[in-house]
Amino acid sequence: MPIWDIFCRVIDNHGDLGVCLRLARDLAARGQQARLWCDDLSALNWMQPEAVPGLSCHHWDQAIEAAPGDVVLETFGCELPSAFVVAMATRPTRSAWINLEYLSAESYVERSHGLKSPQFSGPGAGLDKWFFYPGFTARTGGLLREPGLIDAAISHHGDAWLAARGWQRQPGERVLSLFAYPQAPLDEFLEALGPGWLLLLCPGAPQTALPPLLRPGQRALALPYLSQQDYDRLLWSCDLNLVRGEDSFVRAQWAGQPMLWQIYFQDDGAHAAKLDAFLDLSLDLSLDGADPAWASRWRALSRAWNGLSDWTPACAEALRERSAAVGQARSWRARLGMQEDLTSQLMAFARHASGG
Ligand code: TRH
Repeated sequence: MPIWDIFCRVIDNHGDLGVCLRLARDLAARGQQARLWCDDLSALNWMQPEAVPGLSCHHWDQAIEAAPGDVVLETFGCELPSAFVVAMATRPTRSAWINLEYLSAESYVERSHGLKSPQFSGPGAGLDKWFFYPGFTARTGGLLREPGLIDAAISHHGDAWLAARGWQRQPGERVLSLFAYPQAPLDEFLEALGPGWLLLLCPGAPQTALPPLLRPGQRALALPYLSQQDYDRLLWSCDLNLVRGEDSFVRAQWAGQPMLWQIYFQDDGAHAAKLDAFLDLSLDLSLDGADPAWASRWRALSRAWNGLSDWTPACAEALRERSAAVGQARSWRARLGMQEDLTSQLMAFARHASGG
């Protein structure tokens, strides 16, 4: 059974561990042995409270005592412990050394995906490191999508699931989930949203900042942290999902419900181009049933939610046009579903990187 070593450093928030855990779980489910090495495992208590066959989680510092596996994943440029790299360099059969990068819809991803970087100095001298980029198009490494995920989202009984947790909607009410960074423009959003909404607030600053801003006809409930599996079910159950970062953003696309993405803010402004690149792809007018007027309003709303443009009447209008938003979400999901998923691609890539 091939052994995968997945290294993860928690920079901030939960996306780094969230992506690594999801990948490790998917590999384990496909018969691989996954070992996750992370410098802060505390979020596993809620993300993955139960043990997963084939997956073991360890503190980063313990890796120096381990013999490297068949595939070593350095995620998001986290820099492997040098003693571990030394052990990789002396392994009789070379491990495939792969750097898993952040997700972006920008065009550099297609150019950079799959490149090899021979190591000429340092503890890994003589080894090759390979770059694997997730993405939304055929010339990228794809997106994490466990077998059967879209079918599970389609057959989920959202109202029953919400009701069983005490988060049920009232007659005629719509439900949204909100997972957001502290700088989210909550006041403007609530004004644009209008009445008739139940807002399910994921942990974070909006749980305290949002309730005093609610408008008539809006209710909010604060949710605890859910396991990743239950967070998926929450996304499948809602009429609109506000997500952030990387992993919740991808999961919301598989949910096939309208989704607003709050991108991870970067001081140099790089996030603006990253958001626009995603909007260019996902609001593609060649998608089934695409509506150009709605797409331009949804773009305005997405940019406003990210503080990149003003809130205009078009933003409120975009939030009211449910059928166009659902149509886009379903067509976009169907298009993404035709891509090979990331784990399948990564397994094939690892064979290629190890010369097999
Ligand atoms: O937490 P995020 O903002 O994470 C990140 C990090 O900031 C990271 O450093 C940055 O590089 C990256 O974004 C772009 O958002 P994300 O990526 O959605 O990660 C959250 C994880 O938490 C995801 O795996 C889903 C999970 N989650 C649950 O399992 N249960 C929950 O209740 C919630 C709200 C989230």
